[in-house]
Amino acid sequence: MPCILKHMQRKANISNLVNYKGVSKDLKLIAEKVLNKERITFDEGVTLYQKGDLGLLGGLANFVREQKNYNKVFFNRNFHVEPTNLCVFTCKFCSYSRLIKQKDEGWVYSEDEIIDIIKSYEGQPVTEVHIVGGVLPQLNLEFFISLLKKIKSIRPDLHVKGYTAVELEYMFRKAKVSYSEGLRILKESGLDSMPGGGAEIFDEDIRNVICKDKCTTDQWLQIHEEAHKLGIPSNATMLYGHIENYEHRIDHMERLRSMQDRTGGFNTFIPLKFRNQNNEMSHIAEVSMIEDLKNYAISRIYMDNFNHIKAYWPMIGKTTAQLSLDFGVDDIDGTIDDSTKIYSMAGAEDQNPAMSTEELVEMIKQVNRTPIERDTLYNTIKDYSLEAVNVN
Ligand code: V47
Ligand code: SF4
Repeated sequence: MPCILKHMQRKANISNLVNYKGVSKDLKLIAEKVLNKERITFDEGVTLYQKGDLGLLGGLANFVREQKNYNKVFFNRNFHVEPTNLCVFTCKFCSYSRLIKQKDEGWVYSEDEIIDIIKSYEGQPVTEVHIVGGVLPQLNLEFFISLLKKIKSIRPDLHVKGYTAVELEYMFRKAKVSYSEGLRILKESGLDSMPGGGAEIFDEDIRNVICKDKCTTDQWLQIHEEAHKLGIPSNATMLYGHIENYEHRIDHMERLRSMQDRTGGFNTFIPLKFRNQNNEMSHIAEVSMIEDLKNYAISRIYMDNFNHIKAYWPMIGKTTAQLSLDFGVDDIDGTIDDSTKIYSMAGAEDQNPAMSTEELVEMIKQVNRTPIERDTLYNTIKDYSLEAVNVN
């Protein structure tokens, strides 16, 4: 069926959902706005959380998703390097970091050890290294400048996505450089983009309870805005499903959406489900899969100026990741290496979060979507729909 006809049919199907007599008047108005490609307000976002049922939210989110990304599902070939699991900060939800006093259980890689990890991927078609870890005084600006230069000298083709705003704020403060100066130096040394971690929840009262000693909301936002001004794109995350409420989630998204209007520098939005194992918030029950899907859908609808919504499959498991593709998600990250311990320690679904490209492609094809291998900036590397289907 030609694309335009498919589109009209889908719109008609959602209109049926909207006109179902059980749908309240306020939801109908919101749905009509979404179908007319109008931006929804803060209060309308909260209403979607409070009243939207999964069928309607999924239909609307899928409409937005297919407007932006058709049937495509993106993934990339990347690996993670975690220079240390020791951290000076004390985030209550973190299952991963060991305080300096527990250093027997921790590691700190030297530059040579990190370079050995990078070299172990020689000849492999990975396009990105994601560098993120705990925060330590010795892993300072000088250390990372030297590391970036060495990485680029041995793998100039490798995109370095590195350092959360939390790591950068600490590093720049200790080095007594401004955000703009520090970022400029890191960019010159080889930093290509930044991951979205450390955002958690921007509401200051909630942040004060769950991660009071690390970079503030304003600092996180300023660092990303400076990065965008310097041509360093970044991602944004939201840690949800703990002590925050729906208003806090929309407030978080609102702050990101308004920065994106100014800079256009965010590549993707990544909702991260709070997992409750081995941390100081273990008494908080995890939210259900239904809540995860609602959250993806509302993120897709609300973040109208973000091109991509990513589901981080090691955290939610393969089945929820597949389902999320009908709720606004168009990216499932990458064929990450099993050295990512942060999630398995927090109780992630997949205790060994490695998946081959073939498995990822198969997982996407199973739900009738089109797998697209991308680079970090969403340029297509390979369209797997053009490949013969594996019938096994
Ligand atoms: O900021 C820590 C989260 C984040 C837990 O940009 C937890 O492509 C759930 O941001 N339950 C760091 N989440 C990881 C991150 C990330 C991951 C994948 C891709 C990208 C990207 C970024 O991990 C932290 C925090 O929000 N986190 N502990 C936990 N118990
Ligand atoms: Fe440190 Fe990051 Fe864990 Fe917070 S979430 S304690 S900043 S490693």
